[in-house]
Amino acid sequence: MADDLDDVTDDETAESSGAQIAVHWREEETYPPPASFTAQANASDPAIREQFTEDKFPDSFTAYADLLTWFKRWDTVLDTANAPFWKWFVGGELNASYNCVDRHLATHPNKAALIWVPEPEGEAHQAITYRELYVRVNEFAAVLKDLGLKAGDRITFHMPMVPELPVAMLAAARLGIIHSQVFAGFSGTAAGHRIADSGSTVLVTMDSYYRSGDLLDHKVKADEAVEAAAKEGQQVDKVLVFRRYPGKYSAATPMVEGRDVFVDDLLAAHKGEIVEPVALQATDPLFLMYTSGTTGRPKGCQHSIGGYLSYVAGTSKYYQDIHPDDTYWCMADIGWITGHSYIVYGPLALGTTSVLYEGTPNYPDAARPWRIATRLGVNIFHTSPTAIRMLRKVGPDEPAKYPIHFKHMTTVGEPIEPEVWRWYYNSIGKREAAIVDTWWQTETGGFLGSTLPGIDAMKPGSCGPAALGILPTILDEDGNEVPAGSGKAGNIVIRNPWPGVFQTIWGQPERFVSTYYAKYNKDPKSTDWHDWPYFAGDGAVQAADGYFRILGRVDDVINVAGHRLGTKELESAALTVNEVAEAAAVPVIDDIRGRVVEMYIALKPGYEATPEVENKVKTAIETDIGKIARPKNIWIVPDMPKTRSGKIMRRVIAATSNFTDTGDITTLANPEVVDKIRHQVQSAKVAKGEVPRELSETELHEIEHFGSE
Ligand code: 6R9
Repeated sequence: MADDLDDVTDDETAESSGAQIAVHWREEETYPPPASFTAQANASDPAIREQFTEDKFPDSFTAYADLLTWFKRWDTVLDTANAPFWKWFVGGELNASYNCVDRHLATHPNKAALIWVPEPEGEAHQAITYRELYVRVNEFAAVLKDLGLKAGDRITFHMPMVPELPVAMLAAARLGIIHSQVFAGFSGTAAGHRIADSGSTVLVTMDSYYRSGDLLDHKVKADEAVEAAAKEGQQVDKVLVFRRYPGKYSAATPMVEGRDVFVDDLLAAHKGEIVEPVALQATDPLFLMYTSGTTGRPKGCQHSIGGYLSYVAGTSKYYQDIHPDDTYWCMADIGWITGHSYIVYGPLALGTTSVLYEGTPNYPDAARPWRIATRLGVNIFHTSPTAIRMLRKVGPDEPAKYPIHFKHMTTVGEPIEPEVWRWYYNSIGKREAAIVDTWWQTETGGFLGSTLPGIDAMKPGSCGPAALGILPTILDEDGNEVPAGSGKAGNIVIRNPWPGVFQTIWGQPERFVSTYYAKYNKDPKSTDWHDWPYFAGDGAVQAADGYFRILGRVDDVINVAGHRLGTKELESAALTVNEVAEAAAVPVIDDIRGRVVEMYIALKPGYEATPEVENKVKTAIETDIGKIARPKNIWIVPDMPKTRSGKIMRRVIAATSNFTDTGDITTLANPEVVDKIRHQVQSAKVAKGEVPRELSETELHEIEHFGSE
């Protein structure tokens, strides 16, 4: 156990910068893409890279834009005049709904656009053809139009994984209404904050949905959301409620007279109505996707119509290798960016069949995904390391029992342990599939780092080289390049703009510049893109072969099961409990969810540490954020380790929770508290059997550098 306090590392760089550490990363063996895959791949000739070299930028990306149908072609590929607020395909006009729906009617109206699989196995799946999708999107667009919504207005969705969600997104996109889908697992309060931030007057929700065998009352969250939004001064006029079973209300929470309306009732008045897709500017916003950052206020990442749609279409083609006849299943939730880009917009822009599953992967057992894939003939499969770890734990031998044959598989959202990768490759992929480990972010719209599946060798634990046209590099804290193969880690940046990059943070343009561009910019007035490297907020190391290994966040964000949770959001939720004086959230390595949250609490004078206080903190977090954020443990400690300026040193408590070396604590104002906390927490964890396995170098790096102090 690495808990010897005297064993302080002598590597100064690790102590000072937090971004640079000399280590000898173990190299993994590589796996060539299967020849059968390459033979059919959309990208099979390495020469494709030559079309995307730096000297051809930015025109190279017109190859992606050309995958779309434009009402009017652009005049300028990239306008940098208002750097770093990049404008792609300026002067171009298009409509995302038209591109994902209408244009496929000429070639394959009766092919399934979506296949929806309800969680209860007794309920049949539903195939929605492109023609049927067209009808539904138009009818819902008519409903939205009738409510007076128009281009540029915002609308919030708090929808589960049902086909009504992509229908609603495409209906909004048809009119240019900016949609903001909030993950259904988030609490009503969290949805309310996002409604207020975006200034939405309409909330679209559903009465109920299935999750792990229970039909959840989801409508209750709409009431909480409207109330939370009102507290921030945002009035919601209408709540549109889809019914899980049309004609039958399946929630216990009553409808609110005058405000809440059943969508199936509204649709009845618009049967067969057609709403022409509005010709919108390429630079107009398509949607907002909220994500967490260093402050308590979530960031509404604003994505454009032309740039974003081009980028997800292009990357779906070359990295997901989507062909028109594929049956593609991404198990992510549409409430996250992965679902927007690689369940809805990318696959539908290419006219393929995209599978949508309502429930949890292991319900009613760990073979459910394989039954779905067998039944539907899925040949492209896309999921997260957390799902892979879980399926491996509860059903390692299940995939072999089913005749599943994936040509291609994806992993996304968090680093994948090489051992887990190998199970994915051998057991799920049966050594026949090309795997891509795609590194990217809510902000980036689409993939930034990945192998080209028909061309590049796979390397477990590394996302691979840069995606086509993307120019990443690793910089140290002073902006010096960290060379590939040096064995040094640093901050990964993207030197150039790309069409999928978000346009701004909704309502917070200064935060957009300061968080993502200020760090390495030397001339704030420059309109030359070379002066504005994009700071991704991830630590990374680049091997001599050019492959990147992503080490995780360098900011105060905890990646739980692939979902970003801001420590400040967690802490402010805990601080709403009256007894709590101070709170600090840290990540703990978890064998299934990658990371889980542990919360440290210091109480106000005069209060006792009791299970009631713990429960209050738990409830506060579930109410403010949602169950996904529920801490694994809450430790009520006598005091927090602090710097002399009074800042909580999160890396010290993170080390305590993970049984790793607490590192240098000489700069603490109260070093004596470290031992006390360690004894309290670690003996409780030993008693509960929660001693973690030995951490990998990647994991150690993250824990040692957690928090900015
Ligand atoms: C798409 C998505 C982004 C953060 C990102 C990084 C981590 C994502 C990864 C990965 C290692 C991968 N991340 N993909 N880490 N390997 N293949 O996940 O977006 O929810 O915004 O999270 O997730 O830390 O910065 P988002």
